[in-house]
Amino acid sequence: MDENTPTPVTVIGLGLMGQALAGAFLRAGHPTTVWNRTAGKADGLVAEGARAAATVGDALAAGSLTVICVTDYHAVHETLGASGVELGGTRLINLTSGDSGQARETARWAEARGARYLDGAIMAIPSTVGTPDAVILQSGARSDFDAHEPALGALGTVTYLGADHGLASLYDAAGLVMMWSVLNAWLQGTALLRTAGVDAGTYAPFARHIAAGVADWLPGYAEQIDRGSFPAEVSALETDARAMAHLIEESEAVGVNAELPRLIKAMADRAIAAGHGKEQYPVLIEEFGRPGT
Ligand code: FVH
Repeated sequence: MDENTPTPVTVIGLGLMGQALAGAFLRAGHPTTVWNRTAGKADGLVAEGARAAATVGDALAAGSLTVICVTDYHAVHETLGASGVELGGTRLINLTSGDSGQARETARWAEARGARYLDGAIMAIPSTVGTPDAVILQSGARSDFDAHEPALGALGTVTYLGADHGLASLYDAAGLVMMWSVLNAWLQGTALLRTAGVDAGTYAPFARHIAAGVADWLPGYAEQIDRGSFPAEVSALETDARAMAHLIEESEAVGVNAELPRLIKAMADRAIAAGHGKEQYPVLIEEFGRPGT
């Protein structure tokens, strides 16, 4: 089966993301059945050719695969665990946000009820769904992924992570921490420069250049972490900590919030106190957690 073979799909949950998912399936030519707790949200999609199922059971029966995308895992269980809903033989793909524990528990719950289950995460906003810019992460049995990949290709760039159902949620969290940490760092720098009348638009290209430069270090730093050896080839942690002190002093001197710089330096100070001052920055991984914990 290739991505052009029309596969009957069902989308449960027609919020901002669910509407985008169903629309992408429709535009790719897949017969699409939809269901939403508030039925009226299906109207626009029905006008585009979707079929609105009267019940969750009807919706599940209509699709070769069912994508559910609702607020949280509580809503997933409330919807799929409702009385009269049979999961036997259903091929479920859950794109609802949650944590890895919820993903693994829901996989066990669904498969105990006879469903095949893939857990996923959407690294995209609704407007990019249906384009290659939308990254759809998937974890669960490879055979289930292979069966659904052609149809899921209608949503964007589909990436298989492995058999552990918790992986997509972990990658989602790992992506979100990068996103918000980079944005907070940019806001810290913007606040510093605005005290001297430099506006955000002027700083942004410089910030982008710095972020791109740091991104170039990641492969080498990842190698040090995987080897467990952190020789200071670029800079020793104690040198970095001195510059962190300047960042705190500067922030306080110009009246900018210094919580972020203080957190950065506190973690470095702990690693230095533990004897890692002569090693390179990635040695800080020890402060974040150990493998397999
Ligand atoms: N929107 C985005 O950009 C992000 C991108 C990354 C992934 N997230 C996750 O996608 C899930 C859905 O997010 P959403 O933006 O579509 O959320 P809403 O527009 O608020 O729609 C929520 C839908 O969930 C239904 N729902 C909520 N609680 C229940 C329940 N107890 N039983 C059944 N359905 C429920 C709600 O139904 P209704 O209120 O229309 O009746 C909506 O269909 C989410 O995990 C994001 O983190 C989106």
